[in-house]
Amino acid sequence: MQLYFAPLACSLATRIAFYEADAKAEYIQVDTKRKVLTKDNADFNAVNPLGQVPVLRLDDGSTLTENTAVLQYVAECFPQTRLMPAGGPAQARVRQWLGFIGTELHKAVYVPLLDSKASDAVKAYSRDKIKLRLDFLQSQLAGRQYLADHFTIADAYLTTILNWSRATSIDLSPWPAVADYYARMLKRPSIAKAVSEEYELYMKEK
Ligand SMILES: N[C@@H](CCC(=O)N[C@@H](CS)C(=O)NCC(=O)O)C(=O)O
Repeated sequence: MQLYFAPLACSLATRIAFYEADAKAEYIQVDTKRKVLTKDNADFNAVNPLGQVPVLRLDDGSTLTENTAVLQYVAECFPQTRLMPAGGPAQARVRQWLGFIGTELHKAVYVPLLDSKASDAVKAYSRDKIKLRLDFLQSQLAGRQYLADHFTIADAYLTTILNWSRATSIDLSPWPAVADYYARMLKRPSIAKAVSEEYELYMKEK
């Protein structure tokens, strides 16, 4: 499989999932501002007309987009990793978290704060949403190591999004269970490796 990614973007979650599975994948870097592949300036819109990462190219040559679909596909390819519970309420709970992270955190809060084109009013609208959402995360993470009973794709995605807190000046310290969780996740070998590799690429790109 090939993963089209941008350094430290939401596609990082899929790299983490691959590292958790100890799976081979090809990583193709994308400049999402210029909509080109970094290695040869090929048109990225030809890969994904939305111009967004992640894109997963499957072994049959087709492409899969949308982070939550990509993550679930990777988890299903490597069931031994238990990155997604096999079924029932445990699986539904991980899906609930993927929905929450994707819509309530990634898109509603972090993306507008990261977007240099977002107006001050838009940023204020997003900042207003932080407290309720992080209060909820705090209540759910207190006394727990992971979002579910063990590490899942939801943790890979949440860590990827929390990793943008410094860039968006979101101080996690008022939510100690969230701050502790994030610090703990950064030490997990798959995440430490993925973050340090992509940080290097990110700095190079800058
Ligand atoms: N709905 C998409 C959103 C993905 C997304 O926002 N990707 C960002 C990077 S984190 C991106 O490629 N942004 C460039 C753009 O939107 O032009 C998903 O969930 O996968």
